[in-house]
Amino acid sequence: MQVGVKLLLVAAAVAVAGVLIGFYANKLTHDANSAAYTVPVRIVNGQRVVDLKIQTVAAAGPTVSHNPDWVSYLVQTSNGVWKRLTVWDLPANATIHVTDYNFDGASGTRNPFLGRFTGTDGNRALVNGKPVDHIDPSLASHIFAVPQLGINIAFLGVPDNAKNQCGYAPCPLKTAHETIKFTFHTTTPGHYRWQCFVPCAAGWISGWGGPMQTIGYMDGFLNVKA
Ligand SMILES: [Cu+2]
Repeated sequence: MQVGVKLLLVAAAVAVAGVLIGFYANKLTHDANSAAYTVPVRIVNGQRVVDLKIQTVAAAGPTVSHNPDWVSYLVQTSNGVWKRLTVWDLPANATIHVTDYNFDGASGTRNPFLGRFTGTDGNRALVNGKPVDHIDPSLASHIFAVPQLGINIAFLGVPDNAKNQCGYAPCPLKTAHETIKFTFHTTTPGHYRWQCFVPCAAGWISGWGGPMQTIGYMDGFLNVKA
């Protein structure tokens, strides 16, 4: 085969692969495996404020998932019901107060740097009421990271020997958990990816498969709207 023909074939194959990857990324972005949840907005002194309550769990359970063993995020909707929705509509130029109740144990981060908190007020979070700028990365259970906004908050894991651990989500607050609170600010409208960076998907290769790659579990989007 002539060199020119080979080059043409390689170029065509690369183009096809690029288009397929584009379709895949588009599907991930828009199909979602999760409907969007519009988080209610309050006005405080003329400023837009949002209270986002989430829980992170070891097992989504049969009531909210057909993958009951998958690790997951859930959001508390305005009527108090926990739903497995990870695409959140948020207002632009707003203050977002996040509370996470983490019911899962520690897996630890691959990169210890991810134990450091960034992108929130003071680059801090309240971990069980105590303001800190990092946790021991080996004790991280899940992470809430929005790379485009520089946000990285690692959630402290529940100790293995804790009493009264939650089996399946939605987990009641009377079961063992850690409480993590932090505040960040939205600016320009946009479609921002968020994801967990702890390889927390037990039973998958290196902990990165399944729920770690699926919107509605360990990934989602912030739809920041004007
Ligand atoms: Cu995770």
